Amino acid sequence: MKLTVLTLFPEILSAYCSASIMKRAAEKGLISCNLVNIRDYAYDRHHKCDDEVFGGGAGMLMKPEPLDRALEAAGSPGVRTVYVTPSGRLFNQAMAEDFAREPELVILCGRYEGVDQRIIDSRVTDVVSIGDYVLSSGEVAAMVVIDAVYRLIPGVISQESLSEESFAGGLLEYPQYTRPAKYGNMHVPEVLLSGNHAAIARWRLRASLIKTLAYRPELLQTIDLSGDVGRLLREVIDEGGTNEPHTADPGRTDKN
Ligand code: 6GU
Repeated sequence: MKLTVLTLFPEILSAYCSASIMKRAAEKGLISCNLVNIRDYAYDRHHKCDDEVFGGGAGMLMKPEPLDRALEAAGSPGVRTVYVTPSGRLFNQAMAEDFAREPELVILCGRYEGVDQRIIDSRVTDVVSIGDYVLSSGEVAAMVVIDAVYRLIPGVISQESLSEESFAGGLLEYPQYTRPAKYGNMHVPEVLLSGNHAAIARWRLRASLIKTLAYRPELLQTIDLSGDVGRLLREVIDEGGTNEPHTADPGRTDKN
């Protein structure tokens, strides 16, 4: 994937784009991360990128001309172009999967009060918010979107890690344990040490349901509950569910 990020502060993103998994993905040729400074496309003497809002109101808006030129140079129109802003559509895993299928992606980071609407209307394909809170910088939100997307590109991380994680089957991930099997007075759930793969799978599904029911019950409305999953869910609900899944964990301590 050819990723282009338009920002007034490329330095916020440059360390992220040249470290760790992103670095390896770039070395493998799976992704290129091009940081574009919008200010380079402001042709007046002071490289002015912002201006006051028509109609009045606090704060400044990003001017259309530099953005228009920067987006044009990045391949717009014709390239999937994501604008990150708190007033966008809520970003989720399905959108990340959709973006990950693109050969090229442009991400526009807003600053100040945002960007002139005509840029959104003419050049942006997706207006995306990462959650119901306000960040001071679109760059942080852009990093969240980039991270969620590029790890889904085939070859960046193992297929197995992707299929097991939260949201993969519409549920939150089950609790996990490593050695030692007994830590203080806390024991790893017995079934996980049993080597019985069917029993382990069933325990994990059940634990995922308990956790999803407690933390994100709305997710349960989007999954198929006709088969085994539904039956197990009804069992969990009949047992009273819990809003503190760790206290309902089928693990045990020396006290129980
Ligand atoms: Cl995409 N940008 C900013 N600045 N704040 C946000 C956001 C984006 N999503 C949620 N809050």
